[in-house]
Amino acid sequence: MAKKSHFRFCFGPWNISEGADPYGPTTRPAQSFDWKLSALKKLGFDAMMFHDDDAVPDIDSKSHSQVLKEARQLRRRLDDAGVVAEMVAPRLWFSPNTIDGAYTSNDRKCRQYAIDRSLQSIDIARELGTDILVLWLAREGTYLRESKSGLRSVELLVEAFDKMLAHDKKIRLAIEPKPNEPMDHAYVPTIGHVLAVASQTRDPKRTGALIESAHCILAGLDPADEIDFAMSFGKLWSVHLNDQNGLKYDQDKPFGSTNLRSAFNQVRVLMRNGYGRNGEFVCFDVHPFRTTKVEHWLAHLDNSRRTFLRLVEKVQTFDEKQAQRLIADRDYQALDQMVIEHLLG
Ligand code: XUL
Ligand code: MN
Repeated sequence: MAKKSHFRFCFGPWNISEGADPYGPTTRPAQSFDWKLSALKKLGFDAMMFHDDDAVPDIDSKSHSQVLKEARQLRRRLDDAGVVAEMVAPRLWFSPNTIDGAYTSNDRKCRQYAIDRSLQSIDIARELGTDILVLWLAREGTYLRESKSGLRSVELLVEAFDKMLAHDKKIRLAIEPKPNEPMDHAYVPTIGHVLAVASQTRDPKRTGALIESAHCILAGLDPADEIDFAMSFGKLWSVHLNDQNGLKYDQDKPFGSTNLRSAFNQVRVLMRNGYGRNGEFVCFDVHPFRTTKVEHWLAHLDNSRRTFLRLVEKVQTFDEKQAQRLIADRDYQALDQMVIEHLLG
């Protein structure tokens, strides 16, 4: 019998998506925010993550005071539902101002837009009661390398992070690295890059990381190793667990869908390092397959959580003593088979 797990779970409104891809339109009608919030509760999740314009729709057409008023209204709806806001993330990849990047745009006015929008996101986070600002650096990179200077781009990123850290003494920046898509090459592709940039900011203690499984796989790296690396610096403040079938477009498959053993190892390192003990949430950045019918619309979220909890049991029942004996004997062939049979069993 599995011991009760301490983990708390989270997803974002965009994870109940409508099925559009670059080659075709939506396959499911859009659902209201209230429907998504009640779905989250029904599935037994505890928190929701927000882009700034998930929290306040049409954000660019509204005044700062109107944005904050709507954020406060959202906070009341979340409080009534007993749901926590896990993070806020400025969506810096949709606007005409972020076509050539946000903080690293070649246009000074566009860089200022990105910073203003990020500072406003911090104000929204404060209203929603979270101290985490997630920064997925979507367009901070290039389609062709000759168009920007990598060194200057790092300076611009550090300057932007410094302004955010100065804006609010409590906010923590959780940078979500990804090596490509939409860009050919991104400037902060891995956790190592995140921590290196964090060390240059005015407050490295408040600059850390969010790891997404699929993004690690796209970088050719093992998500469990990336988790271990970030946690060895005390820098893992959120995770986006999902799965990815090799070096393709970003797939955001259900957790464990492609590689169950990798998912087991991710859960194992999270447990071994005490993830969640300081209030961190397990977030799933997963999408339904385009083929999904409306009546099965939430299954990818429910299934990701089920798989995670089954793997918690698998970690708890893994024979660590036997594993240690095999390691001492350098019998990695037997260790390999032991893991396989444990997962099959
Ligand atoms: C993009 C991605 C985003 C971030 C939040 O690949 O993962 O959804 O998680 O902005
Ligand atoms: Mn993500």
